[in-house]
Parts: sequence; structure tokens; C-alpha cells
Amino acid sequence: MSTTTVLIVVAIFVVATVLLGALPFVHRARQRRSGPAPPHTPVAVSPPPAQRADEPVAAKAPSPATFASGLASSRRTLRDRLASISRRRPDETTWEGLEEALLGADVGVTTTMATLERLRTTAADQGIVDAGELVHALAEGMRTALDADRSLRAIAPEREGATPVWLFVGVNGVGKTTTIGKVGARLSAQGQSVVMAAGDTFRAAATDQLQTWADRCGAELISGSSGADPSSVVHDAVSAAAARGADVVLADTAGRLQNRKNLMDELAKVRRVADREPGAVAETLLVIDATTGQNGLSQARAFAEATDVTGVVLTKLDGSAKGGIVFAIESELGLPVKLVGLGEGPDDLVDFDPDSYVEALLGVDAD
Ligand SMILES: Nc1nc2c(ncn2[C@@H]2O[C@H](COP(=O)(O)OP(=O)(O)OP(=O)(O)O)[C@@H](O)[C@H]2O)c(=O)[nH]1
Ligand SMILES: [Mg+2]
Repeated sequence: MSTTTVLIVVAIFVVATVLLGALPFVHRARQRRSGPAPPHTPVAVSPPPAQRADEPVAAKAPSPATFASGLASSRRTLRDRLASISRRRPDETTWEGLEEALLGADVGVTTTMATLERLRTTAADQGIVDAGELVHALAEGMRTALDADRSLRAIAPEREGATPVWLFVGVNGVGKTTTIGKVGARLSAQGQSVVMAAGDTFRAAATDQLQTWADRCGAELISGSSGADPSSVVHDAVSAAAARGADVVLADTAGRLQNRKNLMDELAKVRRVADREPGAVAETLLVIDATTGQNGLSQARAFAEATDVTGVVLTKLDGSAKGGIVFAIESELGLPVKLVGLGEGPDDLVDFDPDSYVEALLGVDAD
């Protein structure tokens, strides 16, 4: 064999070895890039356990990866900014950078200032001299602040015999009806019998939209004529659900702007009626579109005043660079974020998980 042939054989051997060795990394890198399976990919699941009426509704546990993909755009902005801060020793520009990063992720002025004030105290107390540690302490502080009870109530407090009603409220187009469909799908899969109330009598197509979701998850829909009083539709649905011994009523309402007093009064009436025998309001869930940003806060204030909101559903987090609004809503208004919408399909709903959220938002975990 000539020297050239020997060199060629050795070169082929070296290249083949390098390529084979790299394969697992290539595979892992591909997995990391592509993230979790898309939400619509069917996955084999074991049958869910039957739900007892007094149990909080079971969580569909979100993995950090689910949140990470949902918050991808928030993460890119906030995390990239924090990464450049982490490489420096903390000085005033570090603090400015942190402020900019939090404001950019829509945490809001008030919450950002309060958070950084607490972080300054922590940094002084713990003698933090490294910007990376500071970012870590920020994650820890945010995680500690997100300590609300997020369980969804299967029955109304102190109204055990009554048929529980979950009322969905919010401004136009935020995803109320879609969320009812997703929640109905989840509860039906858990073996609960669900009645849906078509309380949006304002928009002509609203009942058809809810009917499609009801058919999909085997729920019964109670509706009224177009323009009917939404309170009476909800009342009819609660009576029908009580008569059939259904487990829960999911009540839709028409979207409304928070500054329209007559419409907010109408909503307060729907809630009062839903809370009368034989029903009891177990959850009033305010649906907020994550892409709305800081306006979500003023919505939350007005709806909480009119309807005694028990929790927030944050929708469209899949398309938002504004994931910080979650933190602002909880910190400023004390309203627990209970559910998160990550897409338009029936499975694109996860329970809000603070650990995954902070990790996904800041790119560092809080431990
Ligand atoms: N990407 C994404 N889209 C969503 C999500 N939730 C709802 N949508 C979409 O948002 C649009 C509005 O949703 P609806 O459920 O009709 O909103 P609504 O609050 O009931 O609207 P009104 O009844 O008109 O006030 C629809 O196109 C939904 O498919 C979500 O979590 N992610
Ligand atoms: Mg609707």
C-alpha cells in the first residue's frame, strides 16, 4: 500500500470516529432546540382517577419545558439581558440593566421597583458581590413572592350541597370561551359531568362556538335566545345541572371593557344569580390575554371589584414576550394565577407552576 493510500484510510477512520462520537450530542442538541413534543401530538395516557367532589381539581403538571416553550419569547429578551449582566461585577449599571430587563418583560414599574428594592436589601444582607449571584437572588425572591394558593375549588366554600359554578369573565377576545372548552375537556377526562352555560347572549356566534367545545368533550350546553338576559341563562344552566346531579357548571360570559359600568353591573348580577340556590360560585376566573401587557392590571382591578375574582387564567402565553405580567398581577393585586393557556387546542392548558415560570422567565432556577 502506498503512503497516500494509508493516509487516506487513516483520514477516513478519523472522520468516521469523530462523526459517530458527535451523534449523541447532535441528537441532544436537536432535542433541546425542538423542545417538548408539540401540544397536539397525541400521547398515551393512563385513565385519570375518579375525582372526589371535595378534592381540589387535579393539576395537569406542566414541565419546565412546557413553560419554557410557552415563554420562549419572554425568556429570550429577559434572559439575554440578564446573561450580559451576570458577567459583570454588580454596579449601578447592573441595577439599571436589571430594571430594564424586568420592565422589558412587562413586570411593570411598581412591581419592578419593589422587587429591586427587596433585592438591594438581600444583596446588602448577604454581601453579594457577583452579578450572577444577584440574578440568582432575583429568581429566588420572585419565586418566594409567588406563594399563593392556586388550587381550583371543586366546591364553593361553606356551600357543600350546592352545584358548583365556575364563572369565566374578562374583556373581549381574551380566550374565555376557548378556556371553558379546555377546562371542560380536562374535567370530562377526569370523569366529571360538565354542564356549560352559554352566558354570552350578546355575540351571535358565541353559542355555536361553545356548542362545538361542549360536543368535543361530551358536556351538555344550556343556552338562551340571542339577546336574552345572561343571568337567566346561567340560572337555567345551574338548575338543569342540579337536576341532573352534574359535577360543575362552566359559565361563559360576553367580553366587556372594564370601564363600561353598565356591563360590569350586568356581570355582578350574573355572579349573584349564579351564587343562588341550587348553585354556588366556586371559582370566578378572570381571563387575561398575556399579550395585553400592563393593561391586564387595570382589567384585573375592575373585574375583581365587580365579581370577586378568585383566580386568573393567563392565555396566549405562547405568543407573548410579556410573561412578567403574571408576577405583577400576583404581587400587586394578590390574585393567584391558576391556569395558563399555551395554544388554541383542548390540551393547551396547564396549571401555573411558579418554579417552572421563574426558571423559564429568568433562565436560572431559584434553588
Ligand atoms: N395562541 C393562543 N390562542 C388562544 C389561546 N386562548 C384562546 N386563543 C384564541 O383567541 C381567540 C379568541 O378566543 P375566544 O375564546 O373566542 O375569546 P373570548 O374571550 O371568548 O372572546 P369574546 O367572547 O369575543 O369576548 C381565538 O382565536 C382562540 O383560538 C391561547 O392560550 N393561545
Ligand atoms: Mg367568548
